[in-house]
Formats: sequence, structure tokens, C-alpha cells
Amino acid sequence: MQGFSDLSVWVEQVKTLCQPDRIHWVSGSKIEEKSFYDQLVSEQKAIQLNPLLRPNSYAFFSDASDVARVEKRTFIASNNESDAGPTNNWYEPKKLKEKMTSLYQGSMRGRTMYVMPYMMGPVEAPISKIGIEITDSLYVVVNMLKMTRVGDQVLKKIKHGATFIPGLHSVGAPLKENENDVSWPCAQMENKYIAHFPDERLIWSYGSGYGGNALLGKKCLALRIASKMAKDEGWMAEHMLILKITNPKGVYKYILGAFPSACGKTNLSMLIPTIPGWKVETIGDDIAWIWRKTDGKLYAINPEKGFFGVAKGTSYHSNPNAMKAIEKNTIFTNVALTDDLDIWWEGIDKEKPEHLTDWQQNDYDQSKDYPAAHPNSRFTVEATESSVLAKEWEDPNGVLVSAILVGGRRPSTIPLVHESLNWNHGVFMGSMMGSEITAATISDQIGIVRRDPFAMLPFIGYHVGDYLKHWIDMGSNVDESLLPKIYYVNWFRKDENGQFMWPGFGENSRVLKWIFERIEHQASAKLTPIGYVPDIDSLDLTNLDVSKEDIEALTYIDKNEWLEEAKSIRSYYETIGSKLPELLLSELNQLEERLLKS
Ligand code: GTP
Ligand code: SPV
Ligand code: MN
Repeated sequence: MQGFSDLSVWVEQVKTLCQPDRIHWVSGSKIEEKSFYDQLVSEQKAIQLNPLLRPNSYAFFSDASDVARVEKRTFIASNNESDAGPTNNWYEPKKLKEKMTSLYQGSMRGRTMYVMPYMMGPVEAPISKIGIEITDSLYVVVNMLKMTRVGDQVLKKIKHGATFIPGLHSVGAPLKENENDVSWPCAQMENKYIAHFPDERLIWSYGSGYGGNALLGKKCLALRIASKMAKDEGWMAEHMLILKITNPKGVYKYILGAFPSACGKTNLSMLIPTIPGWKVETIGDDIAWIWRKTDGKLYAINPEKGFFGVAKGTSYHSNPNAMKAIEKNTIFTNVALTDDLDIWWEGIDKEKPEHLTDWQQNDYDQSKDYPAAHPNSRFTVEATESSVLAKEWEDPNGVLVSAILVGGRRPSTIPLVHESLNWNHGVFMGSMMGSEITAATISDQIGIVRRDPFAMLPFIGYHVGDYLKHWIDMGSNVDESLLPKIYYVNWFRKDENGQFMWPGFGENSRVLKWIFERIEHQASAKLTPIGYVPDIDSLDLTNLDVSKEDIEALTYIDKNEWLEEAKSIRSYYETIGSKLPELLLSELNQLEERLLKS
């Protein structure tokens, strides 16, 4: 964390190291933003979409090697190796700095270095944080302008004594004299480094221009660095959506949801309930910062100002609120384009046009079966473009957390929903969450189930065992009744033909309603060895097109499958080592005992 006097020194140092042609301090004004887009279009880095169909919107296409977060090239350079734990790639900080300093040497030649002061969180919230990102990517700048609170007002705060978290980003593609730039400059895979120095709250990112690798406010600051700060300071930084749900009587509650990347946070946070009279509004779709107030209860803010959502699969049918939000003023990355310069992707629910330009900017070859839009294609849009943004979305006091959902893509074993017995059991549920790996990260194991505790596996800036201990600590020394209940949901259970058994999306409101009514002590449940599962009669299934047998199967607890699950959790726990909290091992033992007795 640094102050104003460090800022000019740091900017000078980076200038000397990276040797940009010029420096631009981003003011955050609308005129400036417009000039950035004009420049991007004239440099052929962006395509302006048809203003009649998609006003003030732009499409970008990345290099084929730079399409998602790269976990293999993401490093936690803590001073002690044991602080990074078994789930992070550790790198000795001094060595990493040497390595990256040599890469940064002259890396901005021929380019402009942008200095971006930005704020994560509503301006007056007690846990909001200031970051400064230095970057040589104008694509990053225009995305950050939508995703965070950027500009002069933040610089003013630093001038008046606020501290900031520095983040240095370079795409790692210096230009030789008179060399023509490519549309998406980046470095090759082995030279990409997404580096975090959690002890000194510092981010260095090199070689990638995509998403969480490059928009440093998001995963790097708001999760990896913030999770470490939160652990040290007694709050939480989590990969969670925040939604507001209102029942037909006008009673409302706020619910958080931790689902891994591309597992449904954006969709759930904006869903349109299929049950009459209920309303869902959005507060955040990806990250929640949570703290305890003097009343002993947990409150949450969304540190972001926009949505960087998965495009593929988004349609007026599956997520009409997102589709409406991206009708204008939106950045699209790696989607396909129609001949009249509008967007297209698989699952958009509009027939595939006869001719398309695919995400690699080639004519789409209809005779071959490949995706025209990249599976991790994204839209970037300001939250205020959404018509279902809750009015309190930037309330600095945060919103009271009534329930926390955890979940992922599990084709078997895990029922549609089950409720924790108490806080520690809920932490156990979050600790053992598993999910199929999705296209949100570059991996040769997409579709394989991996354990992803609280959807934070790629985002915990320290030891996973200490992280789970921090969850336990956040619930200790407080009356259980003040704490939110934790619910494990699974929209992704499959039948023997590999089809999803639950229709998902808007129909998930039925599960939200059950949870809402559980908190109000109105819905019934049966106690099973794994927790409370809905009595089928307590779920609102009116007008739902799912057979009674399927609902029974969706809520069925198979003893043998769960005994296998417990075994697998035990071997997963062994990989965490001695920092695994005893209490979680005890939860696992109790689960096994309950299963054996059932
Ligand atoms: P990140 O931005 O990567 O953190 O992802 P996210 O968790 O916000 O996921 P998102 O809501 O964008 O959903 C990702 C994919 O899951 C999309 O292709 C959706 O169509 C699909 N999806 C979301 N909700 C559901 C659901 O309830 N059921 C099914 N079957 N698919 C869903
Ligand atoms: C995720 O992968 O969880 C995302 C996208 O939200 S990115 O910003 O690339 O991390
Ligand atoms: Mn995410």
C-alpha cells in the first residue's frame, strides 16, 4: 500500500524500465473515453458495431493464444513459500521480480503508458480500496472504465492521503521503430506472468491482454490481493454474486452465491423468477466484499462497477436482463459478427445467419462444426445499463447477508439444494465444493471435476488451509442466529443420457423461494445425513415442466455415492496438509458417521 509521495516515484521508475513513447494519465472523462474508442477503431484494434443495431458498442478479437485466464502462469509470490499453499504456484519474490524486470525492460516501446487511478467499491464504503493500474493496453483502459470507478476523483483522494495498491501491466509486445502493430498484441504463453506479491500488496502482470489477467482491479486486486488483506484485517473477499430477492408481500433479502467461473453467477444475479409475484434485482455478479458490523451481522458490497459476463449461451430466453443491458454501450470480446455488424454467438437464440465472421475474424465455415464465438467470449457493460440493478447497489453501508449459496457443475451426487446444519457445517460444504473446469481458464482438462473451495481455488492469495480457517473464524464468537445459513445448490445434475435434469435459469427462483422461506421458518425440510433437503411439497413446482420422478431424483441422496464422495473429500483434504482446520476434518468424520448410520 502506497501513498501520494510514492506515486510519482513509481510512475517514473516504470517509465524508465518500460520505456513507453508517452504517458497518459486517465482522467475518466466521457470525451477522453470517446477519443480512446476512435483511436482503437483507427488502429484497427476494435470494430464499431452497427450504431442502428448496437449503439456505441465495439467488438474486439484477441490473439488465439490469449482467450482466458491462465492459471498455470498465475503466481503467488509470498515471502514464505508455505504461505502460498498447495493450490497456488509459488515463486520466490526476488527471483520473480528479477525475471519480470528483465521482461518489462523496454516492453512498452512504441506504445503509450496509461496511468489509471481506480476505486474498487462504492466511494465511501469502509472497505473500499484504491488501485493504480499502469498499462500499455488501451483495450484494458476502456474495459476498466466500465468495470471500475476510474479517474481524477480517485487521484484526488490519493493526493489527500489515501493509499493505493499498485498494479503494473504490459502486454509484453514492444514495437520496433516503424513496426506495424497487430490488433491484439501479447506475449507467448511461457512469457506470460500474472504475479501477485501479497505481502507488499503489489500486482505485476505481463504478456496477456485478456480479462482477469489484465483488468487488474478484478481477480488480481479484488480477489487475490484483497483476500490476503481481508484475512489480515478480519473481513472477506469472495468470488460471489449479490442479489436482492423480494417476495409478493414486499419483504426482501440479500443472498450471495459462490459459483466457479462460468457456473452461473451472472445468470442467477439477474434472473427473472418464473414464480408469480417474486422479484430478483442485481447488486453484483462476480465479487463480494463482506465485513461484520457491530451488530454481529455480515454485510456485503460489490467492489466492481460493471459486468464482464460470459457471452456464449446468453439469450433473451436464458438471461433477458443481460441481453437488454448489452443492447448499447457495450464492449464485446471474441464474439462472432453478422454481415450487418451485429453480434452473434452460440446459444443466442437467433438462427445462425448464412454468413458470419468468426471470433478469429475469418469467414465462418458452415460445413465444419466449430464455435463461431469463443466459449469464453465476453461482454463488458456498466452495471447502470441494467434495468434490474437494485437501488442500493452502491450503498456504502453494504447489504445485510441473509444466505450464502455455494455450488458448481456436478453431474451427479449433489442434490438440487441442501441447507447447512450450522456455520461450520456450511464452511465444510463450501470447502468441498467441486465443479467441472470451464472455458473461463485455459486448460486441457475442461469438463473434469475439481475441488474449488468457495469457487476461490484460482483466487485465494494465500494458503487454502488458512483461508478455510478464516471462514471458520468469521463465524466464531458470534451467536449462530446472526450468521447466514449456507446452501449448496446444483443446477447441473445430469440424467443417464447426459441431459441436465433441472431447467435452471429463471426456474432457479423456485429454489431461491424455498431458501427465502427457510430463513423465515416457513418452508419444511427433511433432515438427511448431508443436511436439510426440501420436502418435495415445500418446493413451489407450479407450472414447472419437470416430472415428479425427476424432482425426486434431483433431491435424492444416494448413500453409496455420498460415501464415495466422503472418501474423495478425505483424500482432497490430505492435499491441504496440516493447515486444514481440525473442525473441518471433524465435520467430514461426522458426515461419514451419519451416512453409515442412515
Ligand atoms: P464468470 O464470469 O466466469 O465468473 O461466470 P459466471 O459464474 O457469472 O457464469 P454465467 O452466469 O456467465 O454462466 C456461465 C454459463 O453457465 C453460461 O453459458 C450459462 O448459459 C450457463 N448457466 C448459467 N446458469 C445456468 C443454469 O441455471 N442452468 C444451466 N444448465 N446452465 C446455466
Ligand atoms: C472468471 O473467470 O471467474 C471471470 C472472468 O469472471 S475473468 O475476469 O477473466 O477472471
Ligand atoms: Mn468470475
